[in-house]
Amino acid sequence: MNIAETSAFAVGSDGELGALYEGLEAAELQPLWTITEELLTPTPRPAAVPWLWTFSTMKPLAREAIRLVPVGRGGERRVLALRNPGLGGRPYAVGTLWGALQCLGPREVAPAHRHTPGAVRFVLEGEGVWTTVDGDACVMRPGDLILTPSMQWHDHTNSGDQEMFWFDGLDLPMVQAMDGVFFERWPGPGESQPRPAERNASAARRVEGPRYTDDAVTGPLSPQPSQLLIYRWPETAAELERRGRKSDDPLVTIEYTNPRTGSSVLPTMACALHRVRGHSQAVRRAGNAVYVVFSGQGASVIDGQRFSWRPGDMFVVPSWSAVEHIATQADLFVLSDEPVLRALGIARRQVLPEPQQVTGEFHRSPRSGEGEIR
Ligand code: GTQ
Ligand code: FE2
Repeated sequence: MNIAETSAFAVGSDGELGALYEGLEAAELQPLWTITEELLTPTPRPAAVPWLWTFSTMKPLAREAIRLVPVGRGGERRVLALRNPGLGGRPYAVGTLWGALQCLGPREVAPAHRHTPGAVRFVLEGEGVWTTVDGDACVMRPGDLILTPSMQWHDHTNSGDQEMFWFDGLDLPMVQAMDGVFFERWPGPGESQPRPAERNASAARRVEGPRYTDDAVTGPLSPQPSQLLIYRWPETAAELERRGRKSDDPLVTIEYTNPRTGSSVLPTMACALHRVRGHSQAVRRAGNAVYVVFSGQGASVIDGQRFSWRPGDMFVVPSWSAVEHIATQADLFVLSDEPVLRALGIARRQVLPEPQQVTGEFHRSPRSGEGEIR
C-alpha cells in the first residue's frame, strides 16, 4: 500500500507516516483504514463462484473409484467433494458448505465414526443401502433425505448388489471456521455399529408436528437437531403436489422441518425442495446454497450466466448471487446455511423486479473436465 494513497487524509510528513506503518507492520497490527473497502463491502463478496458439476462427469469417476479404491479404515468414505474453483483449492462447494457425491459398491460398508459437523444425505440413485445413525438403521431410497446430526455415530452399509450414489451436505466449513472440529472412530468391536435392532425407528416413533413448511421457516430457533432422521420421497412429493395445486407460482418451495420445533432440520443447515414449473423470479439471498437436481431438465441463471442441468447435476449459488430457474417440470433439492444467518439476525432476501440479462453460458467440456464460461 502506497503511503500517499493511504494518507490522503493524514497529517504529518511522509517520513513520519512511513515510520508509523513500519512500526505497525513489525508489531503485527493492521490499520483498518487501509483495508476498510475490502473488509466492509456494501454487499457480500463470496470467494466461491457459481459452478456446476454434471452427473455425467462425476458418475464415471465415482465408478472408477469404486473399482480402484476400496472403502474402509483410513479413507473412511468414498466421497468426491465439490471443490469450488474460487476457493483456492479448499475442498468446499461454497465458503460455508461441504457438498459431495458419495458412492458405495455392492456389499461395501463405510465404517462407523462420529464428528461435530452435521450431515444430510439426499439419495440420487440405487437401492440397498442403509445409514445407521446411533443404532437406528435408516433405509435410503432415491429422493429420501437422511440426517446424521452432530456427534451421532454413523456408518453406511450396502447390503445389495447395486452401486449406490447420494449427495452429502455438511456444515464442515462452518465448524472449521469456529475451530470446532472433533472426530472419533468407532471404538469397536468391529468397524461398524452392531447389526441394528431398529430399522427406521425415528420415523416409526410418532414425532408430532408438520415435517414440511413453506419456504421460510419462522419457528423458534432450536439448537437441537430433528429427532426425525428420515424424510421419505413419497411424503415430500405428496407435500409438493398439495402445495402446487394451491398456487400457480412457477416455483413451489417447501422446507423440511424439525417436527418438534418447526425449525430447520439441523441447527446450521436448512433443506428445501424446489419444484420448478415455469420461469421463476430472480432472487438474491444472503448465505450460500448447494443445489442437487433430482428430476427433470432445465436451467438456472446465476449472476447472468446460464447453467443447464439434468438429474444428478449439482450447482452452487454463492451469497447474494441472483438466481432464477427455468424448467417445464423439475425438482431441485436445496441445502443452505440460512439457519445461521437467521440465528444471527442477518438473513435477507431480495426479489428482483426483472429477469436477468443472460450474458454467458456455462459449459463443462467433458474432455478436460474444466468448466468454462463463454
Ligand atoms: O458419510 O460420514 O461427504 O464423514 C464427508 C464426511 C461424508 C460421511 C462426507 C463424512 C461423510
Ligand atoms: Fe461422517
